[in-house]
Amino acid sequence: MDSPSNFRPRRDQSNFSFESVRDYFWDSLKTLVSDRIMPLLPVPASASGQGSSSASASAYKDKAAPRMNPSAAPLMFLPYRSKARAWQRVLQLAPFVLVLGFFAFVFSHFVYRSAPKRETLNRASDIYTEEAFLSTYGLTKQDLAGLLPAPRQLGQEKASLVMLVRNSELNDALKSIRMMEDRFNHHYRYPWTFLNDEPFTPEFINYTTGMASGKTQYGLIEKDQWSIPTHIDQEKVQKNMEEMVSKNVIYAGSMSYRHMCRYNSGFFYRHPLLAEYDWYWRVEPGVEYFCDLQYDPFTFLKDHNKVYGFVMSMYEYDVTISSLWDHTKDFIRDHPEYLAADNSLDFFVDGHSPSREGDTEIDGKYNLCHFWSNFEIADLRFWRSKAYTDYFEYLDKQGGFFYERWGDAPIHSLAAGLFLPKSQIHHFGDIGYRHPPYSRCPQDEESHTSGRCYCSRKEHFDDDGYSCLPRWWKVAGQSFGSGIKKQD
Ligand SMILES: Nc1nc2c(ncn2[C@@H]2O[C@H](COP(=O)(O)OP(=O)(O)O)[C@@H](O)[C@H]2O)c(=O)[nH]1
Ligand SMILES: [Mg+2]
Repeated sequence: MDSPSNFRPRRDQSNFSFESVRDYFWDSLKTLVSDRIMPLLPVPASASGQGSSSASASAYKDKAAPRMNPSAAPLMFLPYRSKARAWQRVLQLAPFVLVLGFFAFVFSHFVYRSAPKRETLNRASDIYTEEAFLSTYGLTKQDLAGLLPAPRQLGQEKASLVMLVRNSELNDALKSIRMMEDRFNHHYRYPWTFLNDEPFTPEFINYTTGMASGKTQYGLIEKDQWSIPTHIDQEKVQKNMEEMVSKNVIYAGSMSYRHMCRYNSGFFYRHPLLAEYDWYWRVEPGVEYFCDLQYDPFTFLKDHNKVYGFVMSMYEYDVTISSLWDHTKDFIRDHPEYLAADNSLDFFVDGHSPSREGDTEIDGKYNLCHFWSNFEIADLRFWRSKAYTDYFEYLDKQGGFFYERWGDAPIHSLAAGLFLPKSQIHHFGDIGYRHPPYSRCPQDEESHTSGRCYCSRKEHFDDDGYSCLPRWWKVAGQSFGSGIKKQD
């Protein structure tokens, strides 16, 4: 019988149990440690050459550091008896280390590549920091507007998007801004200039600033630019208004509409907030831009020596401008120097020719055609020129903004059409646009598809009976994106 001291567990197939397996592994582990691992450990000097297992055991209990063979000193961290043995083991392990290292590298590479980019993380943390800051201190973005750096403009021109708007039109304004940003301005971050005859509310400022990609600025209109001048006979104004109302003329009874038309005709471009700009794009609340604009129209106009850009053209209500043409003729008689050769007189007067060098008068009957000014991309310097300043002052003295209901659209159109050669006026046929109740859509395949337009090419005001664009095409030629109706 085995004595307890030399007892060894045996693998007994017939008597297989948990205890037997456990004892088997425990015994194997002890054998491995004593036979295989212990001999690899450095041999303490006290034990070298004297080699008794009890001496060796007591040396391990000794707290003093083991003294090594001096030749093995550089490898003392390795549990090998000699340098050669250690190097042998290093060479054996090297391939495994290399293979493992390779996989670790590949793994970390893919993990790194799928990680968010540093700028994204920075931006996310900026947004978080800004929002957390604002909510902690109960501030709005506008409170910080003066403190935070203004968004960096990416477009190359001295240009601003301009909106004359009331606080009550906030939702329609946001709709226009959102669309303008999506379709164009997020690439360029041109600034937005908002103008109002009343102070903008914090709510208006906060929402519009939040929607704009560029910097925003808010201007209050001077009182004398939005009130009836002293030379105007108010009784006559009242009488004429009532007469126009009785004829159901649109906006006939609205004094604020008259102020708006006068302001857009003669003052917006003089607002101090616009002083630093050369170009503007007029945007109205509640309009739609149907297509991506894949170039900068300010740069386009500048590079092609253009001054005024439009999309739609139509007839004006006769009764609202009944004396405008006669006053314009008188003005030209006084200032023939402003009449441009090769102008657009043939667009305004059917059968007429453009003015020629040396002409001193204009004649004929005005056909009421004008560029629809709720969309304008133009050069502010033209409105600031001596020619236009004199024209506006002359018209303002006649009082037609109040006695009649002169709109800024025919006034801008007549000035651009008479003081500029036709080649400096551009029709943006590749821009899809809606200002209720009319819309137009680029007709050519390229503008429509590459611009990702959502308008139907059948809804096309351009050749509507009320549109003046066919006349423009006749005298100026068709622009890219214009054309007759096509089926979708
Ligand atoms: N601040 C301000 N803006 C106005 C006023 N009336 C009109 N507007 C703006 O002037 C532009 C033209 O007015 P709108 O009502 O659209 O005229 P419509 O396009 O001729 O029908 C729009 O941008 C309006 O927001 C007003 O009384 N105050
Ligand atoms: Mg409008």
